[in-house]
Amino acid sequence: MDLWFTEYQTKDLSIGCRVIKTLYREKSQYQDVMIVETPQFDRMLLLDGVIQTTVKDEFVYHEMITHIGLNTLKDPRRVLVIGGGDGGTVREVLKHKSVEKVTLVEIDEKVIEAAKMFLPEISCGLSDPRAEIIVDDGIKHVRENKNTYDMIVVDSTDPVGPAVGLFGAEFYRDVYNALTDTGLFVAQTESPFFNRELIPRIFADVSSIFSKARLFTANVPTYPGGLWSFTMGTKKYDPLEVDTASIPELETRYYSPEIHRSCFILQPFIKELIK
Ligand code: AG3
Repeated sequence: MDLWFTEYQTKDLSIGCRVIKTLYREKSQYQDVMIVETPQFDRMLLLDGVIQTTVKDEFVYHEMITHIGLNTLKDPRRVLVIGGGDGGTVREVLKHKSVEKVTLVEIDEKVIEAAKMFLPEISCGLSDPRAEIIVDDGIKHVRENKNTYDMIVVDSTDPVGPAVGLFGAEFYRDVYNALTDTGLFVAQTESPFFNRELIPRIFADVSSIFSKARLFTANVPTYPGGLWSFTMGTKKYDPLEVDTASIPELETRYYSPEIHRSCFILQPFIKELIK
């Protein structure tokens, strides 16, 4: 008998994957945490039935949410990751030699537990001596830590439930204050096809708080529409002014110096969202 998992990506659209078996399932205080094995994408992490990351395509999202920002800065030392309990973003941050410490603030310890048990290739960075893991609310953490981080990554779930606050102007103001004076932040900001109200709202909020906002995209096959957006707010350095010839060599499969440029070239229907 075939077993299929269905995620409703919108009210009227679904993605289905054949499932070989369920490896982990726990109802945490916040959500239903699940890891399933699939033939198409290998193991995948689901939170409340929504695909967060898969062994096969995680590199796209984790490389792009990390390297664009870190390669825009000069010698970033301290990095904060909010959410991201699977560890993929931490693993990518650790590829940068200048980084002395990466702090992960994840609200749900079950996500960390599940990833450590069943997604070792994604969570491997969590046991690095430069990684600090805090189980807490990221909103509270940025409010309580001022002028501390060179880069903040908001590696959140969709804007529902506990993640709603991570998409608001008040939070972006606290992020601004938690950054050092040349700092920047990058957040995952959903689908340019399906979130056509959210993206302009975020872009306007970030532009009003930071000296510059930038939007870039990447192709993530398991996310709604396959094309995903990221928003950066920066106090000083512009990712478009980086001399791509001097980007240090990194072991990556999606990000590259060329992609550092091209990901900011927006299709007219996306450009329209932020004009
Ligand atoms: N964060 C989830 C991005 C949003 C996915 N949304 C969706 N599939 N509807 C990814 C966490 C990976 N560290």
